[in-house]
Amino acid sequence: MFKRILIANRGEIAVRVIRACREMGIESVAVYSDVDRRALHVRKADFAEYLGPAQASESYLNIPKILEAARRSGAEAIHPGYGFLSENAKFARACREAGIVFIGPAPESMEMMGSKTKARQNMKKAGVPFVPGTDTGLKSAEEALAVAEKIGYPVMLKASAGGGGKGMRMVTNSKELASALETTQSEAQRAFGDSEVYIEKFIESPRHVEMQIFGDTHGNVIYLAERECSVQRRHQKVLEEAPCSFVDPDMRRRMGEVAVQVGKAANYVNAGTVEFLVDAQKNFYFLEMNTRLQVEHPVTEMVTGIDLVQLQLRVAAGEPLGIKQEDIVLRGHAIELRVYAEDPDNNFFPSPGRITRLISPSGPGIRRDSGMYEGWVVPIDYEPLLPKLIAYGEYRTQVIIRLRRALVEYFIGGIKCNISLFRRILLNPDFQAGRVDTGFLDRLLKEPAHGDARTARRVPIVALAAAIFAQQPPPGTQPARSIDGLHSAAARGPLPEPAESGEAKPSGWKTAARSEGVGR
Ligand code: MV4
Repeated sequence: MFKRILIANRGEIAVRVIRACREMGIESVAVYSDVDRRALHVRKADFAEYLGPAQASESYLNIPKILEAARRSGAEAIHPGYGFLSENAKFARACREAGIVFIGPAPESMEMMGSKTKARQNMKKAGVPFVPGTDTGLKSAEEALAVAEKIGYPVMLKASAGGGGKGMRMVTNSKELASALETTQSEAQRAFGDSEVYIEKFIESPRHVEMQIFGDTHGNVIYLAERECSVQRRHQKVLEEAPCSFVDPDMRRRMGEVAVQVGKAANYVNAGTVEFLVDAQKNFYFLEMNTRLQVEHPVTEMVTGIDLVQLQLRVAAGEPLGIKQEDIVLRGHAIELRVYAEDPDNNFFPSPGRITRLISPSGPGIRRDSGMYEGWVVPIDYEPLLPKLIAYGEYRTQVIIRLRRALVEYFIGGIKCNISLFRRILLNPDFQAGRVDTGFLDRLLKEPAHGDARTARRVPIVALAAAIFAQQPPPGTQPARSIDGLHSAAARGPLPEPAESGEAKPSGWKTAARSEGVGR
């Protein structure tokens, strides 16, 4: 195993990796820019190396400076986190050439997934279902018209070099197609330096469901749980959950096996995510693959019990996964909220500044992955993700109640943040029923917001709470493990007889303790 690794990132994900290192007895090296001198990841790491000015090209995106910091600090491996250099094949290759282990997939795997048409060609060979359309760039408007005629309108034009919602355009009829193609091609040329555009059938109100996979250097690839990520705003995820209540055990297995096929076709090593569009009839289509650890990885950790970051480090050091597909058991439900320093009452405008007061939630079933602390100044220079608030529980309804309780406990003073948005989402009947698609959040934001924090507090949750006790685990999942010794009646089952061994019981002990009566 490595003795020392460098984390080429900042904020909560750098802190998350430092935590994994410390539990494994690995020394961590933080890197920082001018505005991050006082950042939490710098305080928490064993060592810290200065990179340069705030501008990412001078710091967190600067390959020579990061490799130099690794050399200076004696780090054997680099964890890239997410964003920044995490999906940069040039960086992975530069690490390889410098004799430093890149904690992630091989540059060849990244390159295969970087071009959407290349990915589609390879996935077609591997028998992976994807949205009907072309797997090569369109050569002419005539070709586009012929394909659109065959697959039917509306269609999507997408840039091969795009992804994450950039460089795409919906076209509803043949009259608009030629000019839309021209516009999409020239936009793609300007944005990505590559004008290649392909065509797909438009999927109406899809869900975004993604499958976590993991590969090792011994040829093993497994799938973990799927995540429901449909709650997005402008292609920015806001809330993620695992498992997805729309996915039944058979669909999970089929989706998982497709995801493993994708991984194997790409010789994939380390943590990866295969994204799918899912239509109302539960058809799923390969969309793209993310060749990194994702922001939302904690929900998968909660329902599988697997520390994905520790697994990343072990796999990068050459160890086999050591987990077989049949060992993966899903237990309970988890939801993550991405708390951003942005103003929901002012078009989600960034709200940097000093955190003057911070009172954070905790208690049963609550996890926070955070890079902030009271007195810290949120810089304007980077994406303003503050903490990720993650709740875990036996059932989805219980998790919703926990999050609502945690939001009541939360106080972040000095800056604006999007907590009020989460109150609205969690109270929404469609959300509570699991009826979400990629248009959900836009629809919600068009409705007038009613009530403030105080009324939100008073909304009775009795009906929701009652629903928990009637709930059974969804097919294919197990009830959650004990969370701080608390179980709801549904999971408790018949209580065992009190022990006869005559052990002294604490005063007030009447029957089997709540934490003993697990009916499993
Ligand atoms: C689509 C689609 C409908 N039909 N492709 C947006 C992000 C990019 N990775 C793919 N995206 C979409 N592709 C077809 N053929 C709808 C979207 C889409 C979307 C996808 C995932 C999550 C949120 C989304 C929001 C709007 C549109």
